Amino acid sequence: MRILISGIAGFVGTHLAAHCQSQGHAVWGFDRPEADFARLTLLKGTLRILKADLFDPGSLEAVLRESAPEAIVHLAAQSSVGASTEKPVATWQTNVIGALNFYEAIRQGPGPYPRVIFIGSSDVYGDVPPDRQPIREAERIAPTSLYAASKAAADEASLQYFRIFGIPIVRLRPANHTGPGQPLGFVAPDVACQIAKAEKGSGPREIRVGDLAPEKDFSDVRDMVRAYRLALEKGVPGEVYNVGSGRGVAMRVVVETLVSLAKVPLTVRFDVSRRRPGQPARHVVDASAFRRRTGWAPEIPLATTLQDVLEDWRTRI
Ligand code: A2R
Repeated sequence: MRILISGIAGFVGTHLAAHCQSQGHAVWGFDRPEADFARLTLLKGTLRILKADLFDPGSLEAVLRESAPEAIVHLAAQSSVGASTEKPVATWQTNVIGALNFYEAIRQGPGPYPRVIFIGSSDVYGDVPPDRQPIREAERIAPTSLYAASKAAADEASLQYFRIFGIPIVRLRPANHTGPGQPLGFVAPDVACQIAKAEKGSGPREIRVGDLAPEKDFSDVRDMVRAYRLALEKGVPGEVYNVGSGRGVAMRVVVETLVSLAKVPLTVRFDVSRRRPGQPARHVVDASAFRRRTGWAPEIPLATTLQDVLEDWRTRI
């Protein structure tokens, strides 16, 4: 299949490109000109990378014309909850208007329409009471961040582009995912970076962390991109699927596992400035509908994922 990935230079895009190549697909991708394309150059095999911006309709039309995709995975987004609080308008422009601009370019193109996977977020459910977890797709949408609200809006718009224009869009709501290549601003890379610096002697032997009580549903990014590829092959257009492990892991376990892998003794200190107020105490999704449809199941144990995140930071520091 000819697959086009938007936001290909990002954390997930790089893994998805490698995975789709390994499955024998022809991979095309685009990102905006100022994105960091360095990690993509490490991939073996032929990748066709184009430069385009979600706010430049002409560039989107050119990408679609040149790549003539049979399938599209839409990853390009402002993906940080923290940045969405600092830049709400830019976040909504990218995540909502950017997605609409992309769908408009697809709509103007020649038929048949390519199949599209819209990557949303399980954050759209917000703070769900424990008796309604693991969270199912029928749960009400009640975001608690500007990021999640923007993903909820784009998710709804994606459904309308399927209903009204017949673009075969499958919506996914992935839970947390981490792995090598993830930038700072997320718990595993933040802790792994501090450990790598302490091991090098370029940082304190004290790890600063935020609130470690919340339980989250963590998957390895490499399992997640396999889910996205399966969604392309087997997802039903118009449907929405949660994707996640179905297991809650306290952030404390993530931190303790990483610290146990350190080559120097470390202490862990709570840093109030790293606390994210309003985080749900528990956030675990029910991905059984997706599993039934595609046969997907996560394969990589969390300990392996965290080991790989730490190794990644050891080479980066
Ligand atoms: O912000 P940059 O320069 O790093 O570029 C990001 C790109 N992007 C855009 N591409 C084209 N036109 C735009 N206006 C535009 N704005 C942003 O999307 C980046 O290369 C990519 C997103 O990658 P990350 O920020 O690394 O996100 P990640 O973790 O790969 O997440 C992929 C998807 C997102 O939709 C998340 O919201 C979802 O998975 O969880």
